[in-house]
Amino acid sequence: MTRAVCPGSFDPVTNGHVDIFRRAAGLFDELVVATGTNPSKSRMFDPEARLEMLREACADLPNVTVRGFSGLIVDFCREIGAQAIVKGLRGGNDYEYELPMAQMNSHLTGVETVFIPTTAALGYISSSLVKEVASLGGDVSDLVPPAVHARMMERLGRS
Ligand code: COD
Repeated sequence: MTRAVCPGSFDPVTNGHVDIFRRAAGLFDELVVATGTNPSKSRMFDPEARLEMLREACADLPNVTVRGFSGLIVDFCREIGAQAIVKGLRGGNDYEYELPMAQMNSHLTGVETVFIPTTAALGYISSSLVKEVASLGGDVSDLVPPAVHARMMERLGRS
């Protein structure tokens, strides 16, 4: 039985993230999507709202579950018996950011990181840009799941 964790802030989850979940779910028996907090990023949604949006976005993926975590990702992996961490890579910047984390996590507990390259048409999508564009009145309806879009519009007072 292979179990992997796909961690992120997911503030909010985008179509780029969901594409990675779908493809990773095809590689492992079980995928746990885990939302944590990245202190270096500004937050739009609280952890409970992020969990709810992730559960809605993953509802059609039978071997995917959604959890919150705090502390080290390697400790969460050990707690749930996951052998691998899955990360999506959009380009060189992601690689530069993710490589030392993958090496550190391997050093700490031996957990391996599996990188999945973004689908080309989704590679420009980031939670940060989606939030910025939406907050300035731009249309992000085709960049996030419909339920996420509805929540963003509500949060921005445009529902
Ligand atoms: N296509 C493909 N992949 C994408 C896309 C896209 N369009 N958009 C984002 N991704 C990938 C990112 O590259 C990343 O791999 C993943 O999706 C999640 O992205 P974000 O932006 O939601 O999440 P981050 O990068 O803010 O999450 C950071 C974590 C919370 C995972 C990280 O800080 C962490 O592991 N924290 C726990 C503390 C810890 O263990 N620290 C020590 C690490 S060595």
